[in-house]
Order: sequence, then C-alpha cells, then structure tokens
Amino acid sequence: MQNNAALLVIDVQNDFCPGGALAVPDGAAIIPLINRLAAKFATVVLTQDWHPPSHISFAANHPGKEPFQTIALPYGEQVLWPTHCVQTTPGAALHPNLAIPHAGLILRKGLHPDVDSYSAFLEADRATKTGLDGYFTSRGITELYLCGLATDYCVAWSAEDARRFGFKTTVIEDACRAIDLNASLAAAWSRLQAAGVTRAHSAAL
Ligand code: VGL
Ligand code: ZN
Repeated sequence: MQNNAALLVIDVQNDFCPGGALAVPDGAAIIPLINRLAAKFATVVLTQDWHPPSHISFAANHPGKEPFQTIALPYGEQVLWPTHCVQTTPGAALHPNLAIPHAGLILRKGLHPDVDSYSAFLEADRATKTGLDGYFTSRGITELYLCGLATDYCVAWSAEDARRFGFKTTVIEDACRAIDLNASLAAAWSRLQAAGVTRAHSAAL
C-alpha cells in the first residue's frame, strides 16, 4: 500500500464481540483478516469506543427505556444501547487477538457524557472534532481504508465523515460486521454510496 494510505480499524473491542455487552453477530471472525490487512499499511489507527458510566447512549441511564429504543436529543435521534465499552472495563479493551503492534494511534471516542460519537472524526453533535482528521492530514495521508465494528454504525459514520474531510475512502466490507437494527445495514450502504465511499472486498486490495 502506498504511503499516502492508512488503515482505520474501528472498535474491535470485547464488548462488540460474541460474549460482549453489545455483541455484533460474528464480530470476532474478522480479526485474523484485519491483522493481515494491517500488515500492508505503514499507518494504522485503532479506535476504541470509551464511554463514562453515565453515558447518554445507555438505556440504563434513562428510566423506563429499554435497549434499542430511541430517544430525541438536542443533536437528533439517539439509539439507546446496552451499557457497553465503559472506560477501563474489560469489555472496553481491544480484543486480545488483534495483533497490530505498529498501530501508531489508539483514538478513544464517546468520552463526553452527553454526546455519543459513532464517528472517529466528529461527535454526534456534528460539531465537536476528535482531531483525527488533523492526525491524518499532518502525516500526508489522503486515502483511508476502513474495517471493524460495526459496519452500519461506527464504521459507516466514520467513513462518511472521512469523505466530509476530503479523504478518498474505502470500506473493506468483508473486514466488517454489522449490528443491522431495523435494516440499518442497507441504509448505511446507500448513505455511503451517496457520500462517494467505495465498497471493496479485501481480495481486491
Ligand atoms: C457502536 C453502537 C454503540 C459501534 C458503538 O462501534 O458501531 N455501535 N456504540
Ligand atoms: Zn458506544
């Protein structure tokens, strides 16, 4: 892979893998592929969903609400999730089979109690930056390849924002797995296509 390309590995954490608090079906199956892909890139960034216990996205913090219901928040509709990826807990740790020693940055997101952040670039208020765009641009990166969990939430939102910040952007579909809540996967792929994100198979890389 050329030096202007980076791999962005989204949220490959215990809580999103089978046995975790918000397990993505078949989530751990992509890890060996992600490890092989990462070896092709000089620049690799990992992200970690990293919420305080009081996080607004947790159904448990909204009396009377159940996981997977939605609520209206100042920044838009918010899905309420099972409590997941709580800062410093084992569920928030990167999956132990992830083997990417040369990853230069682990970016944590979703830190603010009142704002979710599916995207690695912009929080759900669509205004607060994580600074990741600057990390890539200051290193001469112009092309991003995305993989990880979950296709229809954090991967999709990150890929759309990558386009927004001007990166040529590809989602490696077989290196992702989806939650697929109320047809969210099909909706995500059409938003990605409309945003100009390329959908690729790992064999083509
Ligand atoms: C994610 C739901 C809640 C994800 C994170 O990583 O896709 N999904 N928090
Ligand atoms: Zn989360």
